[in-house]
Parts: sequence; structure tokens; C-alpha cells
Amino acid sequence: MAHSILILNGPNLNLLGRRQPEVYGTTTLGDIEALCHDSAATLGLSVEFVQSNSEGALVDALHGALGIHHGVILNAGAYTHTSIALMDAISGIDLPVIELHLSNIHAREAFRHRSFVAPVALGQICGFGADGYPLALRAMAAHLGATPA
Ligand code: CA2
Repeated sequence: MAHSILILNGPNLNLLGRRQPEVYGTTTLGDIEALCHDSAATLGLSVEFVQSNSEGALVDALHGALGIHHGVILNAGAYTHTSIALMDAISGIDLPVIELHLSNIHAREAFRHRSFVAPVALGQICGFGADGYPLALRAMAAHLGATPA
């Protein structure tokens, strides 16, 4: 049975490619979702791709992953830097979570350097733009010992 991965995207990431292309590029979240499905297929993984602007919905999605998914790739957007609720939700589910960011949060404003996700994550990938998503899938496949179909 293929390992199933939840790819969870937080606030404003639905605007990718449509606003501020000078900061976040022209790739849309739909493009990234297609990239993830292609990459997952080569790794023997299946993927559910979700985006929400609501902190509570992201907490619910993390809780809902238990028993359904084998791991979570989380770009929590700005909630990364503020949300103890997300940190607690990750602590409360017994699933590996990889923290992901398009930009290098450590090279940006000081308020982006702190992550409430990092202490409870398996690891963090940031600064590689949309390529970070397939990189995170590869890391998750290796962690889970997934084998291509
Ligand atoms: O680099 C990342 O992936 C971030 O999670 C993106 C968040 C930011 O708050 C984090 O510090 C780092 C922002 C996502 C907002 O995306 C937009 C895209 C287009 C137009 C406006 C916002």
C-alpha cells in the first residue's frame, strides 16, 4: 500500500503566482500541487494537497491526518511564526511533520526567524522555492522507507 502524505498549506499561499510575483515568483499553488502529484508518483507515495487561510482549519487538518496519512508536509505560512496552537497540534499527533517554506525565512525579517513548528518537526526545508515540495517528499519517502511502486 502506498504511503499517504498530507501536504498542508497555510494563509495567503492561495495567492501564489497571482500577487507579488517579485517576492514569491510566478508559480501558482495549482502548479505546485501538480508538481507534488508527479513527484509522489515516482516515489511510491500518494498525496492529499490542502490549503486553508484559517488557523483552526489547519489544526483540524492535522488532527484529521491521524489514521489516514503517514506523514505531513507543512507550509504554515505566517502562522509558522505565531501559532502555539499549530505546535500543540503537531505534538498531539504521532506523525512525522516536515516544515517547508518557499523562501529562506532565516534570511528575511527577524520576526520570520522564529518558528513554532521547527521544535516539533522532523526537519525544515526552506529557500528553494517550489522545488522544496518535491525535496520534502523525497525526505519523507526516505524517512518512511517508502519504495517506488
Ligand atoms: O516562504 C514561505 O513559504 C512562507 O511560509 C510564506 C509566507 C510567509 O509569511 C512565511 O514567513 C514564509 C507568506 C505566504 C504569502 O504568500 C503570498 C503570495 C502571493 C502574494 C502575497 C502573499
